[in-house]
Amino acid sequence: MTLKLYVDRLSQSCREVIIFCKLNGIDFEEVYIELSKRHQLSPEFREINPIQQIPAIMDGKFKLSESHAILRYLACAFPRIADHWYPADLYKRAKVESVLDWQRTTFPRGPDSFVFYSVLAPTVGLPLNTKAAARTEKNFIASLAMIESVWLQKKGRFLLGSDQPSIADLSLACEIMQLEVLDEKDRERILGPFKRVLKWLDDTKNAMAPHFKEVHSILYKFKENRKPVVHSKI
Ligand SMILES: N[C@@H](CCC(=O)N[C@@H](CS)C(=O)NCC(=O)O)C(=O)O
Repeated sequence: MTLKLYVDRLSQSCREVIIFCKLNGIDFEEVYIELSKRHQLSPEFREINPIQQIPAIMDGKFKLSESHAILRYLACAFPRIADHWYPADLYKRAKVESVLDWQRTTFPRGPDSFVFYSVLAPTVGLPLNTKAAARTEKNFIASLAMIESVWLQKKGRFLLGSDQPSIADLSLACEIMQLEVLDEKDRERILGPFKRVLKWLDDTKNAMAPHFKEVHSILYKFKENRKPVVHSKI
């Protein structure tokens, strides 16, 4: 039975799962759960994921949510996935886990909230919020500085000094790509000073060509079609 991915490509957590499958030749059916229409709250989807968030997967009768858990599962459940994605070596794997956990605790406090308050809130019927965006921008910048000072090393093009990408590179790159929905001047203000992050992002895009670019094309379409929106000062 084909693997089913319940996703909306506007979500960074969903894109990482789709790209992983495409890069590794895993056959899947993409089931569109449209966040802007609240499809994740439907009774049918509650049967798939009682937490009512995406991504979620169904592999045969096995259901799983949480993007990082899904990536780990896919890396172990499917044959012939190259070791660099999720290394078998205990120490290397533990380091990959360390980046994944850091990202999950750090990004909701800054980067994710910043993009949400600056651009995405209207897609779920909420106003933009300039004060909250300014607050969370500081955390975003601190996170980018942390990537440069801790996770990117002098040797190796990828995180943790690796020569090939892991699921941590994939997940973190998909998060940072959310910045593509911002106006160019805002994106440049935030990302521009972080030359090593930009270089790593380019290396990651190239290593994951053509799927990384294809799956992210939705962000550029979203940006083109964005309507003027109301700001809240709360
Ligand atoms: N930690 C979860 C986060 C899942 C999550 O927040 N998904 C968002 C889309 S990015 C969602 O489904 N939001 C809809 C909602 O919360 O109602 C993961 O990595 O999968």
